[in-house]
This record gives sequence, C-alpha cells and structure tokens, in this order.
Amino acid sequence: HAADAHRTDLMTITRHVLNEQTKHPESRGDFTILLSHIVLGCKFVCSAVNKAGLAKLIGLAGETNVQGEEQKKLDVLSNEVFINALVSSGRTCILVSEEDEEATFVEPSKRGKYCVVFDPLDGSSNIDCGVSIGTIFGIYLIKDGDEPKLEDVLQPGKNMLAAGYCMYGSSCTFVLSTGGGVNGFTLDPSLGEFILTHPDIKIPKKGKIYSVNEGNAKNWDGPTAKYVEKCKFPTDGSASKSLRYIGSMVADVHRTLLYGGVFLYPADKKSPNGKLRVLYEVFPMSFLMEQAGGQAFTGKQRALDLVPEKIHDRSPIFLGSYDDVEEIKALYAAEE
Ligand code: AHM
Ligand code: MG
Repeated sequence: HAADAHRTDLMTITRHVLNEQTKHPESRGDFTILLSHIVLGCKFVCSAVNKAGLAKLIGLAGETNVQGEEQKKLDVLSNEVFINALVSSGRTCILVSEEDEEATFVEPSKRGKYCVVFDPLDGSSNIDCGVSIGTIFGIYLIKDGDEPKLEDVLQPGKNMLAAGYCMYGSSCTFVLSTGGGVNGFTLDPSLGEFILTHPDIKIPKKGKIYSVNEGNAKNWDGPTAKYVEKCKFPTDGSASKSLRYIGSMVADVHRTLLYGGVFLYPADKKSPNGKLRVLYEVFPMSFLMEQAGGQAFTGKQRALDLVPEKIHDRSPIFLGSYDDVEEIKALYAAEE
C-alpha cells in the first residue's frame, strides 16, 4: 500500500535529474551523464574516506598543494578520482580543482560543453580525527562552443548552472541545486544509490546559530566584530545565538542550511581576502544558499556577483538565513 511505496519506488538522484531535465526539451541527457560521473566520484571518495584508517590512507603524501599546505594522501586520491571521472564523462572541457595549480583542459576527443570547478576533499585537516569532510563542486557552460578558454571558468557565480556538495559524515549526503531549489540525497550503502531524503530544502528565515573561527577575532574588521558581539550580547531583547564551528566548510554549511543561522569566514588583518576560495568554495555554497531562500554576502556585494580574476582567488563570505545575513549587510553599510 501507499505507506510502502517509498520503499519500492525509489527517487534516485539520476531519476530526479532526469525528471528535472524534462523541463528542458532541448537537453540531450548530457547533464545527467555529467552528474552521474560526479556521483560516481563521490561514492568512490566516500568509500575511501570510510576506510581511511584501515587502508593506511591517512598521512602525508609528501607533496605540497598550490596553497602551500601539506597534502594528505586522501586529497591526492580524491583529486585523481574526480579528474578521471570528469574527463571520462566526455562532457567536460575545463576542470579547476583546488589541488591543481593550473586548470585542466580536456583533450579534444573527450571534450564536452561543461566546465567543472571543485574541491575534491575539503576540510582535510579533519581527516585524522574522523570529523565530516566533503566534496564541493560547481558547473558552468562553456561561453561559446568552440575553443575552451580560461575565461570560461572566470565567470560570476550567478552564471553557474548547478552546484552541490557531498558530505562524508555519519551518513553520506549529496546536496544539489540545478537552479530550481535545493534537494538532498542520502547514500543507501546497500544499494549504492543516493535516494532523495531532503526534498526542496529551505533555510529558516532566521536562525539561532552562528559559525565562525573566533580564534581570529583580534584581526577582524569592525562589522564582523560587531556582528559576533551582537550574537552573544543581543541588544534588541532577542536570545543570544549558539556557537557551532566544525572547521569543515561542508559540515558547517550543511548544518546552516538545515537548521538556519550564519556561517562566516570573514576577512582579517592577516588575510584581507579571507581564506575560502571563490570558485569552488564560496560560489557553490552561495548558489545553494540563495536557492534555499538564504543569502550570501562578501562584505561588499552579493557573493554570486563576484567576478574572479584568477582560478584560486579567495573572498570573505557571510552566508545563511536571509534575516541574519541582512543584519550583517546593514553593519557593513553603516561602515561606509
Ligand atoms: P582546506 O581547503 O585546506 O581544507 O581549508 C578549507 C577549510 C574549510 O573547510 C573550513 O571552513 C575552513 O578551512 C576552516 O578554516 P580555519 O581552520 O581557519 O577555521
Ligand atoms: Mg578546501
């Protein structure tokens, strides 16, 4: 009977995306194929992350990534997994990964029309203690169909066709937006399929949580400091907010999306552009926030209006519940 239907009539991620594509009669299934390759990469990384201790995958690979940080073996592995999955999809032309200094231009025989920007394994400093980590990605369409150029990935975030992340946590969760809202899927390990478990995610209009690395407070600018002070000592009679900070962007943003509140990685005196990377951290998360009814702000402008100059550019970011980000915007406006 009806109550059993969800057990026998599963909304897999592929089925969901195929349904969405029927709204675009011109689509020939290329996006669905691309996405299924991304999903394959996520399942592979999920399985590797779960076996991290067993497989002795934890530890330094002795390489240094483009940001000068020591790279863990799992980062290297995840990067290879996604590059291989994306190239072999036959649907991509340019790939930008956090782990690679240069963009990858796909060879002509394997080229398609999509550009994919991604962080294959974000939050890797958390691997050794088993805290949730994730993959973040965004997808652009090549501007003109011919020769792919670096400008094709230096587009503002609002031009993304789709964005999402996969969180390797207590369960493996894939959150996706193709521009018509946000949906969450959970991996059923026995089936090896992502099943729709969080349809049409909407972020609460206002939240009770703020999430920031407060250890950097002495270097913050005025509006950031004022906002965090307000979270702790509200002057309008509202309750003070709770602090939650995992230090793993995917996990912190996922909680923000589901429970509401704000996630901040502000500028500070030591890093005037913050820490997080525009293309594959700030943009995809901002895209998801807006699609869920929230906002994303850089301290100066709507995050999705930024135009990156270089593929590894950074930006301060404030994202989350609509009303909470509105308060942050007001503090920055008052500063001008
Ligand atoms: P990574 O790409 O080197 O893993 O760094 C990104 C991570 C994010 O997941 C997280 O939001 C942030 O760094 C935490 O930074 P901090 O340790 O400065 O609070
Ligand atoms: Mg990262």
